[in-house]
Amino acid sequence: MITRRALAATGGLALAGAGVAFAQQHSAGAAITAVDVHPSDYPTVEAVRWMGEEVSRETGGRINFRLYPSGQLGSETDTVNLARFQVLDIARVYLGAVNNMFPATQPLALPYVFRDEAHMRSVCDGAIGREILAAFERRGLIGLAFYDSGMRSIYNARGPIHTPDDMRGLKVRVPRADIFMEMLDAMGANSTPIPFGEVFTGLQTHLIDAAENNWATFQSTRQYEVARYWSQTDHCCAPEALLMSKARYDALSRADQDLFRAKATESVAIMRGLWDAKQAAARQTVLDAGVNYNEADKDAFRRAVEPMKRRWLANENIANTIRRIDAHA
Ligand code: BDP
Repeated sequence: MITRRALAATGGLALAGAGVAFAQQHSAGAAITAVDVHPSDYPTVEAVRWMGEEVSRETGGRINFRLYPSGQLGSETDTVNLARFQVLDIARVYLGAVNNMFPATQPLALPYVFRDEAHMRSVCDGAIGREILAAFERRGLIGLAFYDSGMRSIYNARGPIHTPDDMRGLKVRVPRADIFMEMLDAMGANSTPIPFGEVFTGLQTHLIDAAENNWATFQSTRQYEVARYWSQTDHCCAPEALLMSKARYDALSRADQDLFRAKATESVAIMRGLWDAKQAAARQTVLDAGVNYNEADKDAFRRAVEPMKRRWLANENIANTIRRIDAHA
C-alpha cells in the first residue's frame, strides 16, 4: 500500500514525479506492489508474478500482487528505501544496492567467491544464505529469497579482452556500489558508475566503452547491439535479493506471513528453471547476432583482484563468511 504520508516520510530520496503520481493512483487496498528494473518477461519478474498468483489463489483473491517492472518506480537503491518505509512492498534488487546498508551481503558480491553457479545456489540455500537473509530485518526489510544472476563478464565496443592489461583506459560502466567500482578498477579499467537504464545509450554514444553483466541482461537490454565483444571473465556471481517491507510483512496475519515465506522459497525453483532457459537462449541470440566471444584469462583477473579482496577480508566478519563459503561443498 502506498500513502502520501509514507512517501513524505522518505523525504530526501530522489523520488521522481512518477512516484507521486503512483501514490495518488494506489492509495489503498490489499495489493502488494512489487518492483524490478527488468522487463515483464525477465525471469526475476516472472518468478515474482508466479508468487503473486500463488498467494492470490491461496487467499481466495484477498491479496493480489501488482507488478511494476522496467524500473518504473526508480533506481534499485531508491526502491530498497521505499520498501523500508513501506511506500512499496516488494523490491527485487542486485546486491550492490544493499551492500553498504547490509554489510552481511558484502561477501556474496566480492569477485571470484563462488566456484560456479551451482556452488552459489547451494550456499544461498543453506545456513549462510539463511543468515544473510535474516540480517535484512535489522533495517526494516524481510529477506524473502535469493534469485540467480549468473556470472558477470565484460563486454565492450573496441575489441577482445584477454588480460587486465587489455582493460587499461577502458571506461567500464559499473552499478553505483563500492564493491563493483573497486572490483573493476582492480581489473584494470576506469570504472564509471551510471544507472542501469542509461547503459545502452552510454555505449551507443561512447560515453562509456564497456560494461559488465550476465548474458540475460546483455541480451534483454539490447546492449549487444552496441557492444560487439563479449569476454568471459566470470568475475562476479552475486545473487539477486528479493526483499519485502518489514512493516508490511508485520501487518500480515501469521498465516499470511507463513504463506509469503513459503511461496517466496518455492519461487526460487521456478526462477532457476526460467533462468537456465533464459541464460542459454540469451547467449544463443547474442552469438547468432554476430557478437565476438572470447574466453579471458581468468587466472590473470583473479590475481588482479586479490589485493582488493584482501582489503575487504581484513574485516573479520567478511573473512569468516568467505571461509565458510570456501568450505561449503
Ligand atoms: C543486472 C541485475 C540488476 C542490476 C543490473 C545492473 O539483475 O538488478 O540493476 O544488473 O548492472 O544483472 O545495474
